[in-house]
This record gives sequence, C-alpha cells and structure tokens, in this order.
Amino acid sequence: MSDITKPTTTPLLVRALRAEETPRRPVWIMRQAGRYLPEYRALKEEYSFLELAGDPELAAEVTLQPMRRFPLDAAIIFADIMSPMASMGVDVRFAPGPVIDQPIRTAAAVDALGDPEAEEIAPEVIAALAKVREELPSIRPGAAVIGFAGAPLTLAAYLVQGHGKSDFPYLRALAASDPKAFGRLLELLARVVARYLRRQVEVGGAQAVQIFDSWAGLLSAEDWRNWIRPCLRELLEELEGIGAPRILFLNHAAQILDDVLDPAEMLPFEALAVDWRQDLAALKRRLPEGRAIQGNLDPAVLFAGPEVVRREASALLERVPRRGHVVNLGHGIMPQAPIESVEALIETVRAEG
Ligand code: 1CP
Repeated sequence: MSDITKPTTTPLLVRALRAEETPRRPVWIMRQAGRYLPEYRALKEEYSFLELAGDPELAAEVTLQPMRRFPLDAAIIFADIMSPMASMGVDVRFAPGPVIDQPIRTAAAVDALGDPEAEEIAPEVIAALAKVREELPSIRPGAAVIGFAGAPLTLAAYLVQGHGKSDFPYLRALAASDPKAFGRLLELLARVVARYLRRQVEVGGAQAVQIFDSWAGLLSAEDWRNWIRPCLRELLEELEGIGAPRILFLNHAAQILDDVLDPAEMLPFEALAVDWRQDLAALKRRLPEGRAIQGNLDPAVLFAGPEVVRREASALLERVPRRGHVVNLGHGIMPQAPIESVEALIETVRAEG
C-alpha cells in the first residue's frame, strides 16, 4: 500500500456514502471546478481544456480552486469522461464538448480499439489525483477526493456518435444493426473503466468514485435490462472491495428506475445519484437499508439567486432523511450560476448540523 492510500480519519462524505450516522450531510457539486468560477476562467484564457486536464499540476490546481473558495466536503478530480480514450487509440478533441473525428461505427472499428493495461490509462489523471490527495488536507481537512469515470453506455454514446447529441441516433442504430459489436464495445469499456477506477483509488488515492451515466436514459427499459445492466454489474463487481464507495449517477432515466430499484436485481453500488426530475425521498424509501442517495437540487435554481437557493435547499433537506444523503445538484453546475448561490447552498447544508 502506498503512503497515499494509508487510512486516515474517514471523511464525512465516505461515512454518508456508507449510510452511517453523521453530524451533518456532506455537500459537493457536480462540475464544481469550471466556468462559473472567475479563477477557472482566468486559467482558461491561457490554457485549453486539454492542456489543463493533461498536466497533473494544472489539473490539481483546477481541482483545488473550488476547495479554496468554498467549504465543500469533497474535491472531484479535474478530468473528463473521455480521458481514458487516448489509451484505447481514440483521438478526442474538445469543442467545447468531446469530438471524435473518426467515430466507432462498425464491428471492425470496435475490434480495432485498444484494451489498455491499468497503468496505460490516463496516467496524468492518476498523477493529478495523487497531488490533490496530498494537498487537500491543508486546504480542507476532512474533505474527500473523488475519482470518476464515464459509464460504458455514456462513453459508447460519444464514441459511436462522435460528439454530444441529444438521443445519439448512431449509437441506437449500431445497437440495432450489430448488437454483437455493440455488446463487445460495452464489455470492453466496462473492463477499461474498472481498471481505471481501481487505479484511481489504489495509486491516485481517490476515496470515493462516481460513475457518470449522463446518457443512461437513451435506451428502452428492455434494452437497459438486456445490455446495460449486465455490463454495469460487471463494472461495479470489479470494484468490489477497493475500499472506496461507488456512486452511480443515472441522469434523465426515469424509464429504467423501476428496474434499477428491483430488489432481486440490485446493482452493487453504495450510492445512487439522480437528476432533479426524480423525487429523492421516494427513491430513498425504495432502496435497501444501508444504501445512500445523492442529489438533487435543480442546477437552474442557482440562477434564481441565494434566497431561492436557501428555500429550495431547505425544502430538500426537510424532504430527504439525513442519514445516507449526500447533497449535490441534480446535474452539473452551469457557467451562469452566481457564486452567491453556491455559497447559499453550502451554508444551508452546513447549518443543519
Ligand atoms: O472549455 C471548457 O471549459 C471545457 C469544458 C469541460 C470541462 C470543464 C469539458 C468538456 N469537460 C470538463 C471537465 C469535466 N467533465 C469534469 C471535471 C470536474 C468537475 O466536475 O469539476 C467532469 C466530472 C466531467 C464529466 C463529463 N464530461 C460528463 C459527465 C457529467 C455530466 O455533466 O453529465 C460528460 C457528459 C462529459 C462530456 C463533456 N466534456 C466536455 C463537455 C462540455 C461535455 C458535455 C457536452 C457534450 O456532450 O458535448
């Protein structure tokens, strides 16, 4: 075990993700390092996204920017869901979202993808994590370092479509026209993501991991049960026993939630995160004892200013039982979010304890 992974006091976030009793709920914000912060915009004048994410020093600095400004309970590493793609032989550029000029649309293209060893996958992210883990205690004692990856379906969506697009028609076309190739793509991505997340924990020192399934709602419930659930299961099972709680974020995926919550088929995650469209309290009631939930204030509420944020955040705290609840937005914070709204959210959560 390297120094970095030596046990220290368990962070509040990790205790809440394990649904332990905590003095208050932890709070962090999806996309908390980003364009709503003037200090991030200043760095962006000088460096491109790829330059920032590709340099461990700069990526660690960007990760720590929100931690210096706000009393957040966790730092999420500054990287992208597409960071592992270079190690699979796929060139990705950012404009501003990921663009793949040669999308993966045939069985031959799927079979030509690389199957990298753990140490080959985004080593810059692992190095940045280790720096953050080292520096964070002097900035926010007790805060946790979160690693992350894209879920197989979400990664496949970008790889096959070539860029972000609502409904990703080329992905659905591949699933229908060549289900075997689609299945091989998902399985390969599940294996690579499992290796990558394990390394984030074991070498980078991540104390929790989040799997972003931002496009979890693309397929029918039946397709999700047949294709996606088995591959999420394989991925999550691979991470069993790594000593870092697993957060599964399912965005805009109402049609699959009955299956996700089916007790006979429950996936092995510690916490389930959902977008603002879902009733978090109702979800919590349907999860087995000992599982946590994360979310889910509407990111747009932040535009309405600190007063409205205080009211909406208080209402969320009142509706959702404290134990096993990690407060977050229902999706990433948007560039237009005023700093005062972020402060109001964090203050409201911290005032409860
Ligand atoms: O020019 C810029 O400022 C680049 C914008 C940007 C940033 C700041 C991109 C391109 N990625 C990131 C960083 C990033 N991406 C983080 C950083 C850490 C933090 O949260 O503070 C994280 C967690 C991600 C994850 C990510 N990337 C997701 C999953 C989360 C979500 O929002 O659903 C997704 C879907 C992406 C793809 C992506 N990368 C970038 C953009 C703008 C997008 C989405 C838009 C698209 O689909 O085109």
